[in-house]
Amino acid sequence: MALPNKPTAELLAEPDLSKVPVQEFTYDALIVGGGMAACGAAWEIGKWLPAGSKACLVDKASLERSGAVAQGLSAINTYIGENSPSDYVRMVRNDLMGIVREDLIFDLGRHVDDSVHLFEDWGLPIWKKHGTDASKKLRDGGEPVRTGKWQIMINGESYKCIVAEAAKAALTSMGYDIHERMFIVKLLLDANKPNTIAGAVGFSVRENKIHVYKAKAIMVACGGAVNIFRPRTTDEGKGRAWYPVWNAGSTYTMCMQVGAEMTMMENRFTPSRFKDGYGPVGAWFLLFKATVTNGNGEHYVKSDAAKAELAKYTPYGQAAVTPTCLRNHLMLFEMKEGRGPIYMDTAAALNAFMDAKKAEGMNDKDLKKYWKELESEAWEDFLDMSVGQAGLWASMNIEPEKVGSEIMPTEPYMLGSHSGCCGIWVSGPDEDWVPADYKWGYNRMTTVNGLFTAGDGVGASGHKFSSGSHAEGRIAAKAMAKYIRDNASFTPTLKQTAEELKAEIYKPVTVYYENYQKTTHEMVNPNYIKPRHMMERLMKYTDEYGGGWSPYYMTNGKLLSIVMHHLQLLREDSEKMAAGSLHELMRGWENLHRIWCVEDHLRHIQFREESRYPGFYYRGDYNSVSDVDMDQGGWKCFVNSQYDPNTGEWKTFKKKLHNIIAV
Ligand code: SFD
Ligand code: AMP
Repeated sequence: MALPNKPTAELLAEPDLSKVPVQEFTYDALIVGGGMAACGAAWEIGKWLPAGSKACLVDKASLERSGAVAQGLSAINTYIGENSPSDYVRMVRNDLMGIVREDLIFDLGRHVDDSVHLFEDWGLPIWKKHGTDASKKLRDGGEPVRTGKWQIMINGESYKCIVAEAAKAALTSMGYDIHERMFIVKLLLDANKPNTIAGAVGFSVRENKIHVYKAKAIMVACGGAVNIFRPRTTDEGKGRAWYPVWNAGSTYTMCMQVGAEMTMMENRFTPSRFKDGYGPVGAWFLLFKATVTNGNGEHYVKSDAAKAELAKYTPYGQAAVTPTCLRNHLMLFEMKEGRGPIYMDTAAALNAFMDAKKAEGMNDKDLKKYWKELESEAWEDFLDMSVGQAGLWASMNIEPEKVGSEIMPTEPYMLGSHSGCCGIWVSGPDEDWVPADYKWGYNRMTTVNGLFTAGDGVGASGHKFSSGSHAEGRIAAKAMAKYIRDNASFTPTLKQTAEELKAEIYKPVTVYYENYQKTTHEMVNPNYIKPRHMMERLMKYTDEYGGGWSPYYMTNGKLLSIVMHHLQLLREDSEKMAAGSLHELMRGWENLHRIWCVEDHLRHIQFREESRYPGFYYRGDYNSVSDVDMDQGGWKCFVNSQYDPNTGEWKTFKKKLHNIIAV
């Protein structure tokens, strides 16, 4: 019998693993992941690879609805338009508390708009300014509805479908392959050439089969890491998270396991969201100009106490736009002072728009029409990208024009494309203005030869969002093609045989079937650990010791040493990981990816003796930000880490920061 996709009654017969086929593939370029960055790479790669090349995109899900944009989005958060790439660098640098790769951000800023123009060509509806020609495209001078300086509004429920369709068409038109529902478990180094990527291995989450890939170059863009900290949701609500639950840190783990240098892994994103539904706040703040109040109805951000808090984080606290982490910090400050909960004052915001129209003398009939437009915009913001929040509002009888809604910092996430910047240390563009230690030939290549990344994978360069991730995928694909051309004679050779790899990947299945009959309930067994239990252990440790939401994101050196010990034990126990179905097999490997990346996250927090992102996390024993250069012993520098796949040892170290764009 084959291994079932989901646990079933027929499952109680041992599957015959010798019947699980292993298929081997050889490509020039392999794209791992199918999200925004991977779709960008798919769109671009065929233009640059030599004729006759072979390429493949592998996604654990179905391209049409995979990754962070699966549910759709209501805004594109990076569109440079009338702004300059240098200003974009300034904004990102300030929001991420000074420590960023300015070369990567500038490079992204000068390319991102082209991706947005393509989205519009492919059919994505982009809101145009009232009173302007709505049919005029952005590339022809059409004027978008700006929410903030960088963001534009879209009708984006089908955003991912549109982008995926173009990516698929580009790949198939070149005769390249697309493998969906194939979970990549690990990358493989070359048997002969040191520090050089040679392949990857994964299993189908729908059928019993293993794929072993050989490739000259690989781009890994599997998104960020979700469910690494205990979520605020409980029980069946746990299926809901802010970032996509199916992104389990595979990008970071798989690249670090083959020795890629990581950067700023201490950074995390703790988003403030509408409570329980995780609805986005950006459009409310920027488009509707809403303000937040504490439980007493006070606009606390303008208070003297808030100003004093921000003064602790000079110069970032004094910027025209307060950095995202410091906005959280002020919110947490109010809550800890006993003045919670925090409300988004939706009623005041919507009524201010109505009052303004009344003051302009708008008649009752037009006012009614205007109100309908406002109301639908408010709901559409949720319906386009966070439909659960709309459901929550409806079920709670929330009328946003009458009552405010609670907002709350959520559990932490790891990502490099949104308002966070953890990730992999990559080469910048090979241009004369880029410092020598920021570039090693191929743009967006990691420190492993032939291994590229983009989107959430690239560290120290946040605020790319959906459009920037797509553009970065394109940048990486072009560089990857150059690498392939330059290394045309390289023949990737794997260290392990296909059968050895299969045995390793299906080991949790073997463990399960050897033991499940030894107890009366298959969930409780001294001989193995189920994925669900692994995840709960992980979340308990990271939350309580690693600065999750329950201790208000606070940790310290002692707590970190405890969680590191627990994670080591959990990693040891993962050898006994058990899977009774394909779904569980995926869950098991996802958990292992989570453990590795969150362990590196905590290792970085342990190393950096300051609290660089107050509001995202705090170290109680070093609760301040030091803007002193590393040459003077300070922390105005990157923290990087590297795992040695030969010795199994880690090193964590400071890395020099260069300011390229003037203040
Ligand atoms: O409201 C494997 N994002 C927003 N971007 C915007 O431009 N505007 C917004 O409005 C945004 N907001 C937002 C956003 C995301 C989410 C979830 C919400 C709200 C609720 C951010 C962007 O979506 C994000 O920056 C990009 O999508 C990042 O792109 P990328 O390519 O780095 O990641 P991905 O799209 O999630 O894709 C990951 C892919 O990897 C696959 N995968 N495949 C094989 N093997 C494995 N082991 C794999 N593990 C994962 C996935 O299936 C997927 O295809 S708002 O908050 O501001
Ligand atoms: P969010 O919905 O929080 O993900 O935000 C969407 C976009 O709006 C991102 O580009 C954020 O940086 C930006 N943003 C959100 N809230 C604010 C705010 N209060 N001030 C300035 N920018 C914001």
